[in-house]
Amino acid sequence: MDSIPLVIISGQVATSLIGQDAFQEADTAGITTPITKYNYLVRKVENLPQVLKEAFYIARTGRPGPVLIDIVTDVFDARLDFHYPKEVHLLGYQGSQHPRRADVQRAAEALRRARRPVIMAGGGVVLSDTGGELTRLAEKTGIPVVTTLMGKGAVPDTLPQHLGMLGMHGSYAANMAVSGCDLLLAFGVRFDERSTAKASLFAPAARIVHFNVEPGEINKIIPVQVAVPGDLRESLPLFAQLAEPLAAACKEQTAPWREQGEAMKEEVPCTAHACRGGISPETALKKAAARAPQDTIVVTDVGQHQMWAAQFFPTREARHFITSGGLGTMGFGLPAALGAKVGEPDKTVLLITGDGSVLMNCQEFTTLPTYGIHVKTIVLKNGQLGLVRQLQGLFRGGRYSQTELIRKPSMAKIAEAMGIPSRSISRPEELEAGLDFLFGGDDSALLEIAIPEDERVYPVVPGSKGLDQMILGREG
Ligand SMILES: Cc1ncc(C[n+]2csc(CCOP(=O)(O)OP(=O)(O)O)c2C)c(N)n1
Repeated sequence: MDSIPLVIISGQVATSLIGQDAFQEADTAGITTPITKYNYLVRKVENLPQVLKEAFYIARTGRPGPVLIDIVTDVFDARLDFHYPKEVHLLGYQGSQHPRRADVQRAAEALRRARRPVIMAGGGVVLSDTGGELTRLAEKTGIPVVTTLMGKGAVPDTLPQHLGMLGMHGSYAANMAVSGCDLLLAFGVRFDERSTAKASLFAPAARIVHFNVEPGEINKIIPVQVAVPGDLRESLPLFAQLAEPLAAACKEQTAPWREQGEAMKEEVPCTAHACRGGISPETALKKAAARAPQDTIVVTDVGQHQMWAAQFFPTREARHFITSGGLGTMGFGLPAALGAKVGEPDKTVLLITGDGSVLMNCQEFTTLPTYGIHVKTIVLKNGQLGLVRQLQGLFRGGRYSQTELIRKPSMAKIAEAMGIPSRSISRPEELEAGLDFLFGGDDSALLEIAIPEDERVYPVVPGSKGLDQMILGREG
């Protein structure tokens, strides 16, 4: 769902045992069909080179995704002269498509008439490494930018006309801009319901232009006026080239609109609920952001902490905010953080997690010292499955059910036992020293920060409402 290119190799029982309910036999290819882009069962060693070549090709091209190769044990035991094929010919699979010039021209034409345009950037911009091109386009044309959760970092959060993340927990400025725009230029998004809120109320005044590598994503959820199927690495530079002669006029004509967006951002910033007493997650994350190196790679789990990280921790570069968006799988954070550190050993990797999520894969803390991988971790400990508790509080009359982590185990003690130097804090005056400890050296460290259990993520768009019908949570 997050379009992550991944090749997974799994082991299958011996060919002679398939179909016998043999020990640990499972129809892995069958089970994974709905959750992979493609999968294989390899029964003959001669097929292995071709399958490997195809798997990596399919995982990376078009809309990227996971490909699984299930291999029977006799193939693992067999021998062959390995010749890796140079080319792939797959009937019926098109890979990445070239955009049509006429489509891009229509997109540029739409720009000419716009007075209130907005750029919406999604995970496709990050995956195609076209964030730099998009940022230059935004700067030249002056068009305000919003991103989806998966698109965070596609354009630097620090760009003045960047209005933040849109969606269920998006910023007021981003949600209002999308609701009021007359042209929405959507790049590499799939209009997930967490981004659009109620689809029929999404961007009601806008002509919508949709750039996406996967033609099947276009007109799937949001009907659009201009469809630009094709690889963003080609369509975006071409669009920028065609928009170039219009850029100066666009910047001038859209100035009042841009200023209105920037003013909304100042006037109605995202804020945590701000319970009295205790450490506010907003303060904790803003201070952590000020302390962490600017090119820190932030990885999150799933919950309130994820949304606060998206709102309060600025991302300056693509691939520097790694999160589980489409499925929102708690437990993603720690394995993803250690993977990020292996991929970028010279950068600080900071995991921001909750006490519910981190429990789900905390055994991986042993992996960090085992392989000398250094990850910094902040656990925002509310003793709750906070995001679900928040929904129960706001929309289910405060009937809290199964959302309290009753034992409230100390992750600092668990991680310490696994070889990670750890500390717990609960009072605001301990925050600075706690962050000194966390960022003091290059090695792994964990800071568990107790926060009040009633802190909430705001804004929140209630289900079945439009983006402009946010609850702002300014009641105190
Ligand atoms: C594997 C999994 N189980 C359940 C959920 C549903 N869910 C979404 S957020 C959430 C609470 C997360 O709690 P925690 O990690 O402590 O973060 P918090 O919201 O308190 O910051 C739950 C249960 C999920 N997304 N993934």
